[in-house]
Amino acid sequence: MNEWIYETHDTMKYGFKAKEILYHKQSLIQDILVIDTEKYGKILFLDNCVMLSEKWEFLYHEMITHPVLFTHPQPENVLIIGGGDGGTLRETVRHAHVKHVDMVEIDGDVIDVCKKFFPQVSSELNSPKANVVVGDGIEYVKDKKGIYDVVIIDSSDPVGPAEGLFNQEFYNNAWQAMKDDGMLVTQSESPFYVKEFFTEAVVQIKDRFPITATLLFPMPDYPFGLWTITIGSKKYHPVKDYNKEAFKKAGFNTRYYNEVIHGFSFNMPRFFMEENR
Ligand code: SPD
Repeated sequence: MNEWIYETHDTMKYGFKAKEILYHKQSLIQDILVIDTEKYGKILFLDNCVMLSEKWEFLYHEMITHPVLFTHPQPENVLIIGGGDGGTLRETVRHAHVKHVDMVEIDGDVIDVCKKFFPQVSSELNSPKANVVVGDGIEYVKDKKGIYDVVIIDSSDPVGPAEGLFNQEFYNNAWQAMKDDGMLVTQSESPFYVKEFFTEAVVQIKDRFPITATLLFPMPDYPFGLWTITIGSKKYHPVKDYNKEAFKKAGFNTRYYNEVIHGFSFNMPRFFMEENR
């Protein structure tokens, strides 16, 4: 068929040539689209924004999990908010320290669609370490106190269902849900496009957490091909307290993340950060 499918923004759009539309439905929460492409494999769109391609998803999922899970010395109890495709869970359960993961995804249809079309991404959704809940992560954290070592927010963009995952009320509740040495990590958008999303997420996390750090990594699926992840931490610094040996000992076969990438990813060029001091 070769139809162009675009992610469209105010002043730019980018697209993928679809060999086939595999799935397209409006769930109770959002528009879900799965296309197949020649070069990037299957691609998942939510509300017309690319979430992942089979080819590049490993970049995002490795970088939203391993930097924080290799910084925290004992990340046993983890909460993932969002992440219905399962990629973040897949990387999280690889950590031997991790004993239990609650994953709270607002849209059960995303889970079902990804189980069907993205088996290599969703492969650990039935992991014995995982408790997958279909529900609203914003509500879920409200009554949790001091139980998580790490909270990972694998959300879509801060509009629509994910908007409430980027404000001070949510970060306060997440703070309370974590132990005294807890760490939070969230996808924090593009440093180039809709820069306000990035700036706002970083500022809000800095307001709540004594230690914050942003990392930059390549993500060809998203606009302009570079993406950020921001960590807020109560105690451990993701660079100063990082122990390279933990990664080496884990014997992981990662495709992008390693102990050298960990260090240099946190070197954000000054012009990205200067508005966020
Ligand atoms: N602009 C898209 C940002 C989406 C980030 N989350 C992707 C979910 C992959 N698990």
